[in-house]
Amino acid sequence: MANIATSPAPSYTPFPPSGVEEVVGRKRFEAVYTVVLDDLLDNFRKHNMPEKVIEYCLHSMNYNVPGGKLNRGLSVVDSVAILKGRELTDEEYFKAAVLGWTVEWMQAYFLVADDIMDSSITRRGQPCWYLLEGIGSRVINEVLIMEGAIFQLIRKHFRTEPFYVDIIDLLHEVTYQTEMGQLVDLITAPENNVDLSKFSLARHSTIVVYKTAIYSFYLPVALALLLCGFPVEKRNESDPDYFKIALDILVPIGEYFQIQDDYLDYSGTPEQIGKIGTDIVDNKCSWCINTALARANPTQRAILDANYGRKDLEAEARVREVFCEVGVDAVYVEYEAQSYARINALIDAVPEVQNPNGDAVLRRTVFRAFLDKIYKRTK
Ligand code: DMA
Ligand code: MG
Ligand code: MG
Ligand code: MG
Repeated sequence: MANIATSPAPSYTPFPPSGVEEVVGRKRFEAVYTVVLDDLLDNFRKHNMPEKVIEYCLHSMNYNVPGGKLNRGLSVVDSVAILKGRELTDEEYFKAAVLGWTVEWMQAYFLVADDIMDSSITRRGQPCWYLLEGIGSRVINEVLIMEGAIFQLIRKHFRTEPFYVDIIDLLHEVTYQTEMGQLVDLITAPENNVDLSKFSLARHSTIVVYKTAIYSFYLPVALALLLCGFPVEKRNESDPDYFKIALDILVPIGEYFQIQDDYLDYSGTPEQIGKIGTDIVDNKCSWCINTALARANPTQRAILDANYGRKDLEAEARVREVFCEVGVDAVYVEYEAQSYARINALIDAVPEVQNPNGDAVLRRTVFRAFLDKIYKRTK
């Protein structure tokens, strides 16, 4: 039988509402970045790499890894604290933060590659890395190096842990699933063959679950579970499947997050979202176009057919006008309110289960924290 948690609610609140504590939390997490960056550079030194190469590596990592919202990385730390139900020791914090940074490294290299494939211009308020002078096709190796860095860090800090192989396996699985998602995203949006009849909300769901939800939401919690001694394999038939419980609730949260991303791509200003939206000109199967297609009259549909996915500012403006006319904004407001209520109800139904050692509980707060962090986000 599943262990139903009976321990009292934790007094520790890993998600302070706003203000000073949040800044302190971020600073503490960022301090671990300098440590893991040093680990990586030391590794280059150990192999007697030329100083210029090391400097370049430092520059590339600093440009691409630490400048985001850090939600994914911080979620690992916050989740570990919630699972344990108490404040973390320095050593526990450090280990959780290293795992958090591996998710940020993954995010960094996926974004560097994504920006090339999406012909994006800016990212996190600065020019996309691939557009900088002198980078060119060298970016391919840099993406691979950033991926490799993840496994160097895991090796350095977790090699002797019993769950070392589980971490590696998880990272490989999630990476592959994300790459599948990117593949479906790109194949659904061919550059020179716009065919809106191929789009559907079902296709959209496949894309967003695979390209975003799994690595952004499931991965941080799955890493936290491993760190807290939740076993991947069942020891008894009646044991709960901890990882499946987490996946089943984090996927809908991740879907909601990517729909926000799609909506912000159309509605957000570059100052606000740190990037210039490219979904319309890129012919992306986004939530906005699917929503518009479901509501367009024949005239509006003809405008969408003629203008979506064209590398032309006027065509893009005509598409935006139709989005506006069919009420994409109002539908989004309604979608957001409904999703929040629906996901909250799903969270209420998640069973709270204890790990076999009895020193950590998969609490609903883990999921609630994610949802509250992204609800009504504007960047
Ligand atoms: C990005 O999806 C997915 C990955 C795996 C990086 P996207 O192209 O919608 O992201 P963005 O809007 O940030 O470019
Ligand atoms: Mg993109
Ligand atoms: Mg993309
Ligand atoms: Mg996007």
